[in-house]
Amino acid sequence: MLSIAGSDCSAGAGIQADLKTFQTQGVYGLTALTGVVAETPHAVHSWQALEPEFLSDQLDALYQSYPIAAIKTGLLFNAQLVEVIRARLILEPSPLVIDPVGTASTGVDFGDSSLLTSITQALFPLATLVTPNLREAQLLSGLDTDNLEELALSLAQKHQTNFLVKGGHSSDPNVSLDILATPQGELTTFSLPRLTGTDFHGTGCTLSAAITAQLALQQPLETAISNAKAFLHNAIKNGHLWQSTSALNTLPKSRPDSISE
Ligand code: PXL
Repeated sequence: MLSIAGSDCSAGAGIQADLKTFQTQGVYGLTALTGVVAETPHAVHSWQALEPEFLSDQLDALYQSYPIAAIKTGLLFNAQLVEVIRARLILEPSPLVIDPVGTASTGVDFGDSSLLTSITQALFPLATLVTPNLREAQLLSGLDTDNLEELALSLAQKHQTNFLVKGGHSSDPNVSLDILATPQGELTTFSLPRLTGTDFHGTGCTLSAAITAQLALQQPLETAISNAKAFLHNAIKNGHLWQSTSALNTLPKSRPDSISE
C-alpha cells in the first residue's frame, strides 16, 4: 500500500507514522513524499513542499513496479501537488483514504489557503473514506456545530462518500468517539474509553494509516475502522515518554519506557 504524505522528522506523525503503522499491520508500505517538516511534537520549525514533478516521478516509479492495494493521503501542502495525485488516481483507481490535514497538532497551518478547497474538489470524488477531525469537519462543512453526527451526515451527503468525523478534539472527558456516516445516511458510532494524561502527536495519521491497511487486507469499512481504533488506543496506552517529549508506540508489545504498566 502507498502513503502520499509529508515527512515529520520526529516520526510521530506524517509519512513515518504511516510506514510504522503499515509495518505493524502486516502490509508492505510504499511512500511518495510531498514535502518535509522540521518539527517535534511541541513545535513546528519550518517546512518545505517538493516540486510537483518530483511527486509525479515518485508515483511513476512506484506504479511501474508494484501492485497497489490501497492509498492514503496525508499532508499535501498545495493545489499543484493535489493535482498530480488526482491525475494518477483517475488513471489507476484504488481504495483511497483521505486525511484532510492542514494543521499540525501545535496549531500551525502548513498548507496555503487553497489546500482544503483543492483536496475537496480534486480528491473527494475519488475517496473511499475521508477522516476529518472536528475542526476540519467544521471547516469543510461550513457548519458551526460540535455535533459529530450532524457534521458527518452533512459531509457524506454533500460529497457522496464516507466520512469518519473524529471526536478526539471534542470535550467529552470519558470517551473517545468517532462517527462514520455513509452517503446513504447511515451512522455508526465507534467508542472507546478516552485515555488521558498525554496528548500524543500523530494520532490522526496513525488512525487513517491503520484504516487503510485494514482495507488493503480486505476488511469491510466498519471492521477496518474499529480495528484501527483499537490499534490507536493501544499505541496511546503504550506510548513513549522521554521527560516532556512523548510519542505513540505502534510496536506490537509495550516497551520498558512506555507510560503504561
Ligand atoms: O498530524 C498532522 C501531520 C501530518 N503530516 C505531517 C505532519 C503533521 C503534524 O505535524 O508534520 C508531515
